[in-house]
Amino acid sequence: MNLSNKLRRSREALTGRLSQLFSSGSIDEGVLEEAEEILLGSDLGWELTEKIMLELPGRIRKSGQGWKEALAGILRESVPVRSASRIISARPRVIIVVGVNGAGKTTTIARLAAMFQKEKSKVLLACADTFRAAAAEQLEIWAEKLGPAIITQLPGSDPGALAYDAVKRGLSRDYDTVIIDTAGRLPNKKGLLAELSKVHRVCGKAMESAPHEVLLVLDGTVGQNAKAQAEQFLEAIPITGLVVTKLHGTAKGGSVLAMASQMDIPIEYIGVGESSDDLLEFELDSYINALLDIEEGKS
Ligand SMILES: Nc1nc2c(ncn2[C@@H]2O[C@H](COP(=O)(O)OP(=O)(O)OP(=O)(O)O)[C@@H](O)[C@H]2O)c(=O)[nH]1
Ligand SMILES: [Mg+2]
Repeated sequence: MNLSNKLRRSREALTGRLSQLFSSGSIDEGVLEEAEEILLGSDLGWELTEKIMLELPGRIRKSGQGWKEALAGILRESVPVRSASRIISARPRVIIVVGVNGAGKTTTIARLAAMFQKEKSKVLLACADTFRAAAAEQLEIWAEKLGPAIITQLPGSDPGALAYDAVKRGLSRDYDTVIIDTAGRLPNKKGLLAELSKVHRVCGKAMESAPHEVLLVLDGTVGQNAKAQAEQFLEAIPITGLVVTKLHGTAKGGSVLAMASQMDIPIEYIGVGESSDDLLEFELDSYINALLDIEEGKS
C-alpha cells in the first residue's frame, strides 16, 4: 500500500474538504475562513496555517495555479528539510529509544530491528524498561517473532547496568546494532529524566562514542503537544531524531509538517500502520505529495 493510502484519513480530511471548498473557483472571505479551519483541523499548527493563509490566495490568483499546487509549493518552501545524522560506521551502532508511555517505542524498535536485519545487520535488543513488569515480555515476543537477540533484566533492576551490559555485549559479540528500549513512565517525571540521563551516560562508559543516536518517539495524534514533549526529554538526553507513530488512522497528519517546521531535530521515521513493515523513512516531499494526493513526479 502506498503512503497516500496509509494517510487516507488525513488526506481526505485535508485534500477532500479543500477540493470541495475550492471547486466553485471563488476565493472570497468565507472560503478562506473555512480553508483556515480545515488546515488547523489537520493539525498543521498556527504558524504554518497563518503562513499558508497569507500566501495562498495571492498564489492562486497571480500564478493561475490550482489550489493544490499552490499549497504544496508553500509547504515545500516553508518546511525545512533536515537530514538525519546517522553514524552508520560505528560498530555496534548504539541507538537509545525514548518517549512517553504508549507513544510506540517498543513497536518502533521491533520495526527498526526488522528493517536493519533486512539490510543484513546483526541486531541486539535491550529492554532498559525495568519499571513496568510486562515491558521485557513485550520486547521478547517481538524478538521471538523477528529473530534478533535480546537481553532483559528482572523488574526493579538497574536500567543503567542493563544498558552497559548491552553495549559491552554488542562490542564483544560483534553486533552491528544495539537498540535500547526505555521506560515511558516512572512514579515521577524527574525520576524518568534522571534514569534516561543515566542510561545515556553509561552507554558512553561502555563504548566511548556511544550512544550514536537517540530517537524520540512521538504519538502522531498528540499534535501540538509534541514540541513540549520533546523539550522535556531534551532536558535529560540529547535527541538526534524523531519518530512519529500512529499516522494511519488519524486525520491529524498535518502535525508531522508542524513538527518538522517547529523543531530543529529531524524526523527520521514515520509509523503508518500495524504491521512490522509499517515504519517508513520520512521524506518531506513524498509526505506532502501523499497528504495532498499529488502523484509522485508530478510536483
Ligand atoms: N496504528 C498504529 N499503532 C501503533 C503504531 N505504533 C504503535 N502503535 C500501537 O500503540 C500501542 C503502544 O505501543 P508501544 O510500542 O507498546 O508503546 P511504548 O512507547 O513502548 O509504551 P510503554 O512501553 O508503555 O512506554 C500499541 O498498541 C501499538 O500497537 C503505529 O505506527 N500505528
Ligand atoms: Mg514499551
